[in-house]
Amino acid sequence: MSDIDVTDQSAIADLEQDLASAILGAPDEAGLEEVRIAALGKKGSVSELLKSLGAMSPDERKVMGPAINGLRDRVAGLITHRRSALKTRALEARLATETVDVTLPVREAAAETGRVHPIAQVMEELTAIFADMGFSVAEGPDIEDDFHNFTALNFPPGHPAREMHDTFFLPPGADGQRKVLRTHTSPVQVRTMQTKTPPIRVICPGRTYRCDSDQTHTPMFHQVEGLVIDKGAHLGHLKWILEEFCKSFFEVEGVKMRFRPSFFPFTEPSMEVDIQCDRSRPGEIRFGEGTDWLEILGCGMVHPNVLRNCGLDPDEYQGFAWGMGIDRIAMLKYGMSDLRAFFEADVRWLSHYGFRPLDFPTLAGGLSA
Ligand code: 2NL
Repeated sequence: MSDIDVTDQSAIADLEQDLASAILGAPDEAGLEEVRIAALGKKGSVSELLKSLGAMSPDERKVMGPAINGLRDRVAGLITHRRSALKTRALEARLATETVDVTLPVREAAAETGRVHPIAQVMEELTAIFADMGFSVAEGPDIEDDFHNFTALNFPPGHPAREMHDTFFLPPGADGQRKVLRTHTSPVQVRTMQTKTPPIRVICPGRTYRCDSDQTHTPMFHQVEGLVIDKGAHLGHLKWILEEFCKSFFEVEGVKMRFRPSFFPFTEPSMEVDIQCDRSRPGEIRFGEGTDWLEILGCGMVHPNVLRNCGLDPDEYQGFAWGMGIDRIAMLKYGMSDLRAFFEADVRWLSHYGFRPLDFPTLAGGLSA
């Protein structure tokens, strides 16, 4: 053995001593990892020693090889041991500080906490009732042209009835035409008459827009309109449909209805409909009983000009239509007093007035069960 060997061997022992105390002194896993990299990493002290074997004579290597490899194995062993000790200690510390509060309520699934907006609920209810009578649902664009929103519906150009609607106009397009935000859902029915052959039975629920805003009006609101076109369709059918609808929707056995003469450009004759109610109890309104009346919709026989404008022959076909405000009937049925709250997206309001998403309205299951 040469002197160099002895020196090197004691240097190895010194290094092992230093590394052992660094490993045992590492406060946590991150600190231990630093020590590991400084010893066994690519440029670590032990790795450098291993690299130096290559430059040694075979005799030297015979002695130093096992010494350095032994060092590496013992250091790696110490690190593994220390790491598992630190892991155990960290877990014990967590267990000592963290507690499980078994009195906390169970966290509900999204389908349990989410709520269906009353307008969406009422749309589902309406659809279920009219679907049961053989109606399908038609939809159309919110941005309409003048023809579908006004002209086809027998509002002549410059007619004052156009002003009644407080229309939102879009800037003129390349053709100079100003599109509008539809002021009612009637353009959907116009499109249906243009594309379908009678008999037609559709309802058109959806968003509508008028430049109007106060306690009972919002610039965006919802309507549902219904349309029946058939050779023998008459007001008797309309009255039956509306009566069945009111009984189902307000969930009462019977309800008196009052048809008053009115005017709409698109129907002739035109009527407004009131339903029987009782308002003698403060803050409460009951349908199907009492001696008060409440207006809920407008209706009439489709005007022959409208049929013609939509490509139907008024001598062959006739029909009736009605329209009502969804927001309003939702408020009446579910007792909300402020329309504006509908569109404020306040989750506290929604969690109070909203509906559970999996409780689907059906006629058999009870609409609002
Ligand atoms: C109301 C009155 C109504 C209609 C809407 C209609 C549609 C076509 C042809 C004829 Cl395509 N009529 N719809 C008819 C009468 C009244 O709505 O007060 N709505 C809130």
